[in-house]
Amino acid sequence: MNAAVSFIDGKSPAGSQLDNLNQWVTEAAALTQPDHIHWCDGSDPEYAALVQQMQADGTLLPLNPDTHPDSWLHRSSPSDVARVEHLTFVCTPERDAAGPNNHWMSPADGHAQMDALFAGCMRGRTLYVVPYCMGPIDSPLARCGVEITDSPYVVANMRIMTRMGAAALARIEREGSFVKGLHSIGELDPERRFIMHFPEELTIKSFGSGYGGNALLGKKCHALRIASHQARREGWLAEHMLIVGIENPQGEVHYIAAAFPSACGKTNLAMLIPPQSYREAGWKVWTVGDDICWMRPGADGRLYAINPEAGFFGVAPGTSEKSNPNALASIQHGTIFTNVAVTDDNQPWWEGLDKRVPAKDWQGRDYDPANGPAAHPNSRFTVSAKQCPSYSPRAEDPQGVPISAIVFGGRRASLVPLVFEARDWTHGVLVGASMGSETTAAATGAVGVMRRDPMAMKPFCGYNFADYFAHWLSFDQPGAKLPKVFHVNWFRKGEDGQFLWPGFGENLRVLEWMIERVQGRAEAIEAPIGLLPKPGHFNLQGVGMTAETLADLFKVDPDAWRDEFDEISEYLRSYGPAMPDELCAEAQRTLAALS
Ligand code: GTP
Ligand code: SPV
Ligand code: MN
Repeated sequence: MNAAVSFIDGKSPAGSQLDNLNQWVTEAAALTQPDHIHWCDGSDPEYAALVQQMQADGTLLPLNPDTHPDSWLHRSSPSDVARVEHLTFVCTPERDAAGPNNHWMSPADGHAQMDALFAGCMRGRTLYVVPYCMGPIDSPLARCGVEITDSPYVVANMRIMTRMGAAALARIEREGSFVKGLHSIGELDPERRFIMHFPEELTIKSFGSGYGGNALLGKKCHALRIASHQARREGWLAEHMLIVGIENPQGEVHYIAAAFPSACGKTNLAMLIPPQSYREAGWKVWTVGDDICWMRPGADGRLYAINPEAGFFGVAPGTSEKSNPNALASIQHGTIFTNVAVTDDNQPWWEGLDKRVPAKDWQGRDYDPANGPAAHPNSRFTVSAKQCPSYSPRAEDPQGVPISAIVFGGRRASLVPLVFEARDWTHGVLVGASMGSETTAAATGAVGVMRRDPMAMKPFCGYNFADYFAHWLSFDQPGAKLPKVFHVNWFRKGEDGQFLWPGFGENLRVLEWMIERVQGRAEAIEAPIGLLPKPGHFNLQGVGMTAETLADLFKVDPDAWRDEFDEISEYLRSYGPAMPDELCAEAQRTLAALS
């Protein structure tokens, strides 16, 4: 059967606005040679049929239907459990456009390499056409894409993570433009695995992995790497940020966008439950998004943000009734779990959940502590955002929410205090640009190694960081009402190796200080690296922290910071003349203040 000449199952949609899409699907089918083509409509029966098929072939294992209805476990290939940054490329005509922050290949070489992998790869398989919309379907800030994939697991995840199906296709038909993503799991061979981006062509090609960020192309590939390009061109920002609304006892809601690197606390902060005293006083927290934020200046000069996603692809380990009750409540039904362990009564389990002992580990082996953690450290849940008890009613607002504060943060065992505020926008951009963080299990490679991860975008910025920082600086325009910028570190440790700050719900205290700074109510003291909370202006009531621990938590060591800023200056200079002078000058200002 020749899939190139006819749509075998499911008819191709009519309408001349879709010629472009139909032609691309025809070409992809000619290249990959699937047995069947299925156009996804995103309906419930379609999802049910996909799940049933995956259950029949073992791709999905049913979990305990009494405790976790409509929930499944997927065990991935053990060599396919995280993003692969060393195999991720940005293919621009000029190497400089991708910058030293990306792996680069010319578009011609990139296409040739990928097309050789795709040739005939879908024989015996079904090609799924997955139209999706990133952002509320009627939002002017939203953008559409179409993913072609041979993985029903990817289709099911895309349905949870995006607005997928008929409505997205209708918008594509109206607009005529969309991001093209071609994906195949291939043989899941790490030696034949690449994720390539062609920003000028709004195209993604991903081969050989079924894992989240490598395979759900709407997420990091489209909503960050490709979108960051579009954003630069069109005057907006595509960021690796959560969006959370904080409602104070007066009923005012301030929205905060926060960039932390992968597995550094975005989902947790986005779903925070206030400490009891705050709850009693009337504080509430509203989740808008947990991973990606698109924002642009509104008519009033403020930045307005949408969450382009419709679901959460969250880290399972560490999620518990104590750390993140909202996440736990969200994943009691209708959830796909990937690479978690199971208990003897077939409930999903991971380290940090509770004291039970699992029966099977993430690879399906009888649990043996000698084999390492029962759940993979990067095991995940996929769930609709609508299932989150704190899901904000404003999350579906097509105009987005106004942002009061932008927060940068990393995982730093030493040096960096709990919170500080940037002096102004330019300093704020420097604070973001000079972020460092210890690596985590969200990407393959060593864990716990400190690296520069500007704005948590090191793996995700689809163009040269020097140009990206210039783009950030460009928002400081007359009439702009930009958010205040802060830096946080939940992960500073004491000499005993323990975290100094309790974190999680208690982080609301830090957000409260930020909001009061925005309102001009709380005071700060000037330090060379920025503004620190003035004692008495930061609520520590009920935390039970000794004065000594508190001093360690907020300590700014000028000698150590001088070393840090020498390194930061060198890092910025390594980008060459394209690095904005303004940013280097700002780093010099801090360095001078430290001397
Ligand atoms: P990605 O989905 O990979 O982008 O990760 P994320 O930034 O959403 O990270 P997430 O919220 O899932 O947290 C990752 C890990 O950090 C989990 O093991 C959490 O338990 C831990 N964590 C989150 N917040 C805190 C905190 O305030 N303090 C401490 N000590 N750990 C935290
Ligand atoms: C991350 O690694 O930052 C994630 C998970 O949010 S993934 O979708 O794989 O990128
Ligand atoms: Mn992420």
